[in-house]
Amino acid sequence: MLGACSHSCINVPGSYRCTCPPGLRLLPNGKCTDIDECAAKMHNCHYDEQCVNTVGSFKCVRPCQRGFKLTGTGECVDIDECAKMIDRCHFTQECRNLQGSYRCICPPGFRSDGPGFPCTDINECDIAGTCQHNCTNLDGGFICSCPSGYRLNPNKRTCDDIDECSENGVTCAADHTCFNKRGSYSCADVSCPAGYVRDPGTSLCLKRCRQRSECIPGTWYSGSLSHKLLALPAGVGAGQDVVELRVSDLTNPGRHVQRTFFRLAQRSGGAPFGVRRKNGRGVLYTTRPLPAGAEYRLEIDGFTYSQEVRGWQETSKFVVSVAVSMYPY
Ligand SMILES: [Ca+2]
Ligand SMILES: [Ca+2]
Ligand SMILES: [Ca+2]
Repeated sequence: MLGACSHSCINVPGSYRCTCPPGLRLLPNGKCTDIDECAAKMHNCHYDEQCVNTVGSFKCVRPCQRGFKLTGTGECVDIDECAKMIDRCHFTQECRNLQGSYRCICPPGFRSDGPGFPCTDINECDIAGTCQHNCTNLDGGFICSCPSGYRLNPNKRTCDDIDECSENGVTCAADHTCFNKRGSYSCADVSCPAGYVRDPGTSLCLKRCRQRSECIPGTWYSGSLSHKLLALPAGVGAGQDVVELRVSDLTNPGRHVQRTFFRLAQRSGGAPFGVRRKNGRGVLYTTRPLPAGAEYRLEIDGFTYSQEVRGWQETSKFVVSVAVSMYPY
């Protein structure tokens, strides 16, 4: 029997005495209670250690690093500054707890100037390449816009040409076709000049021969004329190939003849173009950078010499309409 003692009891003649284990102290009622060695300065912890009281003893622990707090069991745990509302985040900032610290976060489109400061708008328009054309800064965002004739790409940043010909169902007069240009469109004259007849199959203009000796053997024509429409962005430099010219074998559809020589027949307003042969085909190339917004109409003659009939040649004309955009897209 312990009697009134909480821990141990020693029988003495005519009475008893309560005792306590080390670290506990006897109260007048016979109960043992823990001695708080830390509060009573009865510990021998080093000056840079922290005293943690335990039941019956005490521990010396290293103090926690900044942002951590010591638990009753002597462990360091993170202080959740956000939950304890001891953060210094501004009301426009959101507190995000981190191990050992916290961060003040701003909504998307805003920049954090650190704890305590209001979030400031990011001016995305000051950042090169945000928008391909025009940029409008907004509080917490931005809006890109495009010149007329273009629409904003679903990426919300770049501009796409509107193809008025296919989207708006543009109808052009007879012998004209809708020419979709970058940023605009027009109805381009694709009529067959005098002496030519349109071939309904290929839509090429075929040159009626004046005498049988001119004709491609077995046909009524001596050559062809085709129209090409070329929409270029601004910024095409010198020495760039812009279009390939192929001469169809008129008596063998689907084949291209190889023995053709090309010559720029007519150029409007000193058009900066040249033509050369490449793998038996003609290539139209730039001789100078193309100015933004420029338009050209070029005529190129192709001469195909017959391998069978000496001295006989077939002429293929190409009428190339070039439209350069005001913008590099
Ligand atoms: Ca924290
Ligand atoms: Ca902004
Ligand atoms: Ca267009």
